[in-house]
Amino acid sequence: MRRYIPKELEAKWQQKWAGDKLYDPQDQLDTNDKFYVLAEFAYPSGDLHVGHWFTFTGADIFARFKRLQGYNVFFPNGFDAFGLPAEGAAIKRGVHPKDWTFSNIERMKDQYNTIGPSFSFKNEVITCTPEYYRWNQWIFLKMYEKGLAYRGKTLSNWCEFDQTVLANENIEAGKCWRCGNEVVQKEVEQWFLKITDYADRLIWPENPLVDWPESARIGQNTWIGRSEGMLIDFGGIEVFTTRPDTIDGATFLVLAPEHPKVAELTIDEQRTKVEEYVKQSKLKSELERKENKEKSGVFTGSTVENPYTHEQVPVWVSDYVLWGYGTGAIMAVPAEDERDGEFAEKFNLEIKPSSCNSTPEGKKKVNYHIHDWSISRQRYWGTPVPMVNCKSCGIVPVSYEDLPVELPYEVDYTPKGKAPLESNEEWLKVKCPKCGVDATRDPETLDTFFDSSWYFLRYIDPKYLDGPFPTELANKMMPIDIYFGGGEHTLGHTLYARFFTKFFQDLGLLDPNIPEFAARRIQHGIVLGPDGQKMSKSKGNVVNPDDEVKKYGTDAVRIHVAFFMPYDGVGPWISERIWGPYRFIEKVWNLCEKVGNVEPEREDLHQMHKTIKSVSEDIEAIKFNTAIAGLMEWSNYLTKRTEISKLEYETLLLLFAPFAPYVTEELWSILGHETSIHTHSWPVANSDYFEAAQAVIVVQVNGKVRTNLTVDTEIKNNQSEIEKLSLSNERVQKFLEGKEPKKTIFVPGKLINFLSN
Ligand code: ANZ
Ligand code: ZN
Repeated sequence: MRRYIPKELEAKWQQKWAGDKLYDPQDQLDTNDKFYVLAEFAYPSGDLHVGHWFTFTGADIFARFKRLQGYNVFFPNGFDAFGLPAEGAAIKRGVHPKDWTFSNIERMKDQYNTIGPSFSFKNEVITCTPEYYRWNQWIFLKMYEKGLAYRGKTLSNWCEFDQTVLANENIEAGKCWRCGNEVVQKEVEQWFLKITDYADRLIWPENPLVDWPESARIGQNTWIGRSEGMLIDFGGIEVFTTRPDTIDGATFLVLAPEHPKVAELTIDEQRTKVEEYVKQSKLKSELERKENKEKSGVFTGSTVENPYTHEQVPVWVSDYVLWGYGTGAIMAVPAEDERDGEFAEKFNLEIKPSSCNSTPEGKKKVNYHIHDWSISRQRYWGTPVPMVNCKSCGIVPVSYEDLPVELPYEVDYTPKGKAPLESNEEWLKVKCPKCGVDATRDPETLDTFFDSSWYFLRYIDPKYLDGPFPTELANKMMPIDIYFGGGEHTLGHTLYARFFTKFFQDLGLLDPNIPEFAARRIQHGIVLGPDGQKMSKSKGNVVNPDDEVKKYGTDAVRIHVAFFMPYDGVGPWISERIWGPYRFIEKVWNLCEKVGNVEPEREDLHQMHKTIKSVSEDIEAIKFNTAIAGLMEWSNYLTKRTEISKLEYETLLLLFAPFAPYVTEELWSILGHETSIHTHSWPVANSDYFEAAQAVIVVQVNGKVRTNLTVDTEIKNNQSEIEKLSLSNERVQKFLEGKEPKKTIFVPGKLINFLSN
C-alpha cells in the first residue's frame, strides 16, 4: 500500500467530480425526496476565513450525508455581492467596486474549492448582476403597488457638514467618520418597507411547525415587541399605556421632545429652556435615550386633566419617551413605573399610590416595537431604486418592461455629500414614465439586506426570466430543509427573509401552506483566534486555513473543523491540532491493508451496527464532533484485529465519506469500485446487533464454582470489570465470608477464581 499523500489525490478527485457534475441535483428536482441544504452565502470580501469554513463544512457534511441517504440534494451557493466594503476598498485603492468585487469572487471560488464542497454549481447566484437585481426592482415595485414600499421620514444619524445620513458604524464617538463634526438626529426622507404590516404574522407561536432555535424565536418576538394596551385622551393628548388600570396614579404627562404639541403647550417663561432641551436631545441616539441613565427633562408650564381623577396634571418633556413608539406621549405613574418614579423623585413631582383597579373606557390598541424597515441608501454599490422623480407627477415607478434599471459603471463614488449616482448626469436623466417630460431617476440604492431576503428562491432557477422565481418548482422545493448560518442574523436577515416569504405568499407566488422559508435553522458557534480572543484583523489573530490545507490536506482540515468543538460551541482554533485528524486519516488509510476474506463475528457486527447508528444520529443532530469520536473508536477496534472484512471497511469508508470526501473516494476506488462513493448508499443499522454479544464467565471461590456471570463480550476480557461485577455478587460474598481475596486468578473470557485462604 502506498502512502497517503493528500495533495495528489485531492486535486485528482476535485477535477473528476467537476467533470462528472457529480453534485448537480438530478433534473427532477421536484420529486418528493428533494432535500434543500443551504448555508448563508458570503460577502465576497476576498478571503475565506475560518468562520466560512465552519459554516460551509457543516452544511457540506450534511448535504453529503443526505445524498448518501438517497435524497436528491440541492446545495447551491452564491455571493451576496453588493455592499459598502466594495466602495471602501475602491476609495482606498482606486479600483472600481465592480472590478474589485468580481476579482474577489474569482478568488473566493478557488478558496471554496479547497473546502471540497458538493455545491450544485450551475445554480450560482451573484446579487450584483443585473440578472439578479432586476428582480429586486420588480419585487420593490410590487411592494410599492401594495402600499408596502413608501416614502417616509425617520430620525437618522445626520452629518450637517457632509449633508448625508450615516450608518451607526460610520460614527466614531458621536462624530462623523469623514469630517469629525458632531452627528445629529434628523428627520430624513427615505424609502421604507412596511414590515410592521406583517408584525403580527411574524410573531412566532409557542409551538411552531418548524425547527428553529428557541433563542432565535424569542429574540425575534422580543424585537417585534407586540404590546397590547390602550389609547387614552388627556385633554387632547393621546397616550399609549399597557397599564390603564393605574390611571388613578397618573400624576403627570411626559411628551417626547419631537411631539408636535410641545411648542403649543410651552408657556413663554419656559420657552428657552424647552427649546434648548429639544435641541440637546437631537444629539442622542435612540439607544442612549432608551438607556436614559441620568433622567433629564423640562416642564412645559402647562397642565391637562386626568380624565379619570379629573385632577390637573403637569405636562413635561423628556427624551426617555421615544417619538417612534406608541403616540410619543405617556401618562406617568411614578408609584408603579420605575422610570416614572425616578423622574418624579428627581423633579419633585407628586407620587400617588394607584389602586391598580381603575381601568377607564378607553380605546384598545396593539403596538409593535419593530419599526418599518428603512431601505434606501445613499451609496453606489447596490440595487438602484426603480423610481423616477417628475416635476409634475411626483414620484413615478419605472415600468416593469424597463427593468432592470442598470447601475452605471461611470460614477464618482467618493463621498461628496450626495448620492454617488447623482454624479452621472447622463444616467440620472430620464423621461417621466407617466407624462413623458424630462425627469430624474431616484439616485439611491437598496439596502443589501433586500438582496439576501429572497436569494434562496432565485437559486431554484437563476436564469428564470418570467419572474423572480418559477412558482411551480419553488412550491416543490420550498421550504429549505436545513439552513446553516450565524446567530447574528436573528434580528436582520432571517426576519426579513420571513417577511419576504409571506409577501410572496400574499402575491400568490408561493404556496401559502409553506410555514416558513426554512424548516430547520442551525446556528453555528464562534471560532476564536489561537489566543482565545475573538478573531479580528486589528488583533492580528485571524486564521485563514489555506496554509493548513497545503500542509495537511482538505480532509484533515474538514475533520478538524468537525471535531475540535461542538458545532454551536465557542472555542479557539489551534492549527497544530490538525495533526490529530491527519493521523486518524492515516489510520483509516492503513486499515485498507487488513481487508481480507474473513467473516465478521457477532461482536464485530455489534461494533459496526452500533457505530452506524450513533454516527447517523449524531450527523442528523449536528453533533459532528461526537460522530467523529464514534468513528475513531471503531477504527481503534478494527486496528487491533489482524484481518477485517470488506463489509466492515466499506461501511467505515461510507460513514466517513461526508467528513473526508477525498480520501474515502480514493480508498473506495482502491477497493475496485468504478463509481463514486458519494453516489453510493448510506449503511443501514440493523437493530439485531445493537445489543452486545454476551459471554458466560465461571466464578469460583477457592477453586469451587459458586456462580456464573453473563456479561457483554465487550468486557469479557477486562479483568478489573469482571472482578468488580463478581465481587458484588451475593453468592461470591457469602463464600468469601467477609475476607479480602488474597489472590485472583483470571482466565480471560472464561473464568475468575478468588483465593481467600
Ligand atoms: C402607564 C404605565 C404604568 C406604564 C405602569 C407602564 C407601567 P411596552 O410594553 O413596551 O409597550 N410608553 C408608552 N409609549 C412610550 C414611548 N413612546 N416611550 C417610552 N415609554 C413609552 O410599554 C408600554 C408602556 O411604556 C406604556 O405603559 C407607557 O407607560 C410606556 F406601571 O403607561 B405605561
Ligand atoms: Zn411626469
